[in-house]
Amino acid sequence: MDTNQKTLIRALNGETFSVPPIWLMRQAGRYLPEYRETRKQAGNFLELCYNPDLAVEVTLQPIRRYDLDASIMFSDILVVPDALGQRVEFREGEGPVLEPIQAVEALNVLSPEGIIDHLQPVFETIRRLRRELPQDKTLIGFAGSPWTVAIYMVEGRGGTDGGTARRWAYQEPESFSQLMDVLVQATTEYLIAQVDNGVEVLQLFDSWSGVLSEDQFRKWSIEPTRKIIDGVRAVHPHIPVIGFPRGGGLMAAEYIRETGVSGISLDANAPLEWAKETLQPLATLQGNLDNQLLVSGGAEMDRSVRRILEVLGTGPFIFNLGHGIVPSTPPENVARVVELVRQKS
Ligand code: 1CP
Repeated sequence: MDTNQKTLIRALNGETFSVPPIWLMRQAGRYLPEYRETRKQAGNFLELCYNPDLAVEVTLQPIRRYDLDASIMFSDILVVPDALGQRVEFREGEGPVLEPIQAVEALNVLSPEGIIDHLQPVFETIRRLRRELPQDKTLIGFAGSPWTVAIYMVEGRGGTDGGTARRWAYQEPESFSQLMDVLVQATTEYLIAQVDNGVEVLQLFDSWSGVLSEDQFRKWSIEPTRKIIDGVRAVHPHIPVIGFPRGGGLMAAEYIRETGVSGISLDANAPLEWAKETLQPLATLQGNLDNQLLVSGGAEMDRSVRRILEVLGTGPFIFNLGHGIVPSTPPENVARVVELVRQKS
């Protein structure tokens, strides 16, 4: 099927559907027993990301189970710091651990060719997915936005409020800018290569943009995102891009206008009526079921799915969660949500 005929792409180009397209952030992952099986074979998590056989397998797992419209290539946002020469490790039960940096000089930054070379296994995964995915499915590529990636690089781990990164950005904006510029350049090249190899949509995860104050949000979330999108579109002018400025709240409208995203992914906190009135005229909306409702399920989950469809489904819309699926999610609740969105019950 031609990319432009796929429902998810048409939704991102502004079309409204009575049955909207659906995919789910972290649709591949630990909540699936078959993922846990494959994960065991891989050894450490980065090896899973860099093993095309296994990465293709886990990308396809949710597609075999559920009637989803899109597949998101299996990788992680932290392959970029890894490609930039920072030590990145994933520890069981602890999440990512990096050797924190305090200056851009700490990175042994490779040339753009070197970075792309390091990430070749990801591009191989993409090429194979284009062959193996059912032809009506859309293939989504992604990267972290520079601010979110920088938080992990500076703090050295997840689960922080980004305090060290925020202080660096206030105290030495010049040197912090250098780090952000390196990330903008690497991320732009990385996303261009993803599209060259076959992804049809890009999503930029700014999972920690919500800790930024108003002017810092402009400087470190909106600006770098705009530069990346401009850079990618200079090569691939029509590529649809979804932005996910999680926790960005009232900054969302400015984020859409200034970055040029085609769609915006809403977290569970976004008021639906406000999003419909303020944001939907500017971009396609994606979201925003609470990922913990997907764990608890039942009538409350059904009610919430129906309300999201009712309010946001009258305009350009993609059904998704407010944040990624968590490991304790019962797989049958995912099946139920897909059934509800498909209006099969
Ligand atoms: O052992 C394991 O299996 C590790 C769990 C895991 C998985 C399944 C990690 C470690 N990453 C991933 C895959 C992943 N990460 C995908 C592809 C899967 C899919 O969507 O189907 C994607 C898109 C990501 C993106 C990602 N990684 C983000 C942005 C989205 C978000 O959730 O906010 C972030 C912040 C990360 C960092 C990361 N990687 C892994 C973990 C546990 C974390 C979060 C750590 C923290 O809490 O800060």
